[in-house]
Amino acid sequence: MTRTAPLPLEKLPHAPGRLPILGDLASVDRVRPTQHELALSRSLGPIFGRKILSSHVIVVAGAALATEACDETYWARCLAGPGEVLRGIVPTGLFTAKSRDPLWGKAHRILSPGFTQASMRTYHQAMTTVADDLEAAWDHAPGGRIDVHASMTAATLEVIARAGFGKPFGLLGAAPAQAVEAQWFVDALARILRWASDQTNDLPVVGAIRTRLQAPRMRRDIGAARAYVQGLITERRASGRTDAEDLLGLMLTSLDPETGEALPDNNIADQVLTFLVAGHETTAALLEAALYYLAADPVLQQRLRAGIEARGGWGYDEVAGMRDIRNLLHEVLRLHPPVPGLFRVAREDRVLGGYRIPKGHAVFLLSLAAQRDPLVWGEDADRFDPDRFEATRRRSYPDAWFKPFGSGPRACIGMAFALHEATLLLARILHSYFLALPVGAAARDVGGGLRLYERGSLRPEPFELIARRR
Ligand code: MNH
Repeated sequence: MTRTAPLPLEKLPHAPGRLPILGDLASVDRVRPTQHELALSRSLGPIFGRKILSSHVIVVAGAALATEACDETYWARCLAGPGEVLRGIVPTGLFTAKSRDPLWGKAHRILSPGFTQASMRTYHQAMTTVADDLEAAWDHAPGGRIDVHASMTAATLEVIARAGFGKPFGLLGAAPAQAVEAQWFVDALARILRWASDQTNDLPVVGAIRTRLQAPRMRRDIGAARAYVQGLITERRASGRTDAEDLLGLMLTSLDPETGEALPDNNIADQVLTFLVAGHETTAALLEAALYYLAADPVLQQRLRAGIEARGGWGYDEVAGMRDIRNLLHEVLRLHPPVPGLFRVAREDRVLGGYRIPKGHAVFLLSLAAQRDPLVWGEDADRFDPDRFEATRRRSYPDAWFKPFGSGPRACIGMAFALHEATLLLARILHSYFLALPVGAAARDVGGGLRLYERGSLRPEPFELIARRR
């Protein structure tokens, strides 16, 4: 086998129209950046470069190279983009803390017992109450018209608030008095996230000015959001509850097995904010996309309903065994990963795809492209086909790179939580309603399909569906 010498990064393929100094600024899509990169990958190949002013990003779009860059021996997880902005706001949360920060290990060890199967059994009860309230809300929707974005935002926040912190937010209309404060908090969170994401996608000069203009408002929002979360912690302490039945209970009562220390209060506040943000936006995106495919396909709905009825119950085990729904969720996560890519940094000088990557240089694994690699999934890689995840067929894709929840020690701690929640909510919806897209929308979407916007995460644009009780 002949080996050619590795090429320097300047030789990476790039988009046409690259300019001196400005770089690829002309081909930046500030509204749908990762979807644009997916499109670019089709002509530029499995690894290419994006250069904007002084920032160079190496985009990895092929499954084989993505697998290589997930080898923890040579590569580590790092934060960049909107995640890095969030680090300024929630510096020591599980998601934002550096791996070498002792608080990351401490929080990870204290919180891990909160994500075991035994814990999921406990959360199942709280999740079920959210499904009940969601149905009540849908039953009252005029004409059965459901604002899917609003509904899934409320449901997923409600799940993390009730299952994680024992605190009903009342966002689904069950407790309107409580909801005022919680709704304000939720709106502030949304403004903060938009601000974080705008900063990273903005044009350099205009963006810096806008960021500065918005800064005082953001400082107020961030301060108030932290105060709200601190209030949750104080309220729980005052309640006299001393159990570790949920995430907040674990953080307030348990000691790190390694150091024997408890988590400091300001870190608990960071974790509560982290769970509220990380736990809802991504799961809502998953549910919305799944509902879109279901509403567009009555035959698929019917097939899944048969599977749900065959399980014959709504306990933890029955729901955990709803394989068809899991397969559907996985196929949605493959095509529309709510976290569209992962940043990885080289621990030492590496060669990737024939290019020399210096130690300390980051690459962006574009899950959105790597999970659609035709070399893995075939020529119809872009086609929605939940049966790909049926056990025997899944084994026929041995070289698949499928990591919608990330990779290595910094992978998503909430994966089982998200999948159980999404399975339960979807199953309950399918069991109780016939779903359809409004007539106009269905016509508009023929051939067009789902449209997604990007705000750090990749999420369906708001749409309506019609839910008719069975
Ligand atoms: Mn989640 C990290 C995707 C649901 C809490 N999550 C990650 C990462 C991905 C991810 C990808 C790793 C990012 C990176 O490497 O930079 N998460 C998802 C998706 C869903 C999801 C696609 C739903 C679908 N996540 C949830 C839920 C929770 C949660 C639900 C909480 C209950 N996620 C986290 C936390 C981290 C994380 C906390 C950071 C873990 C760490 O770095 O230690």
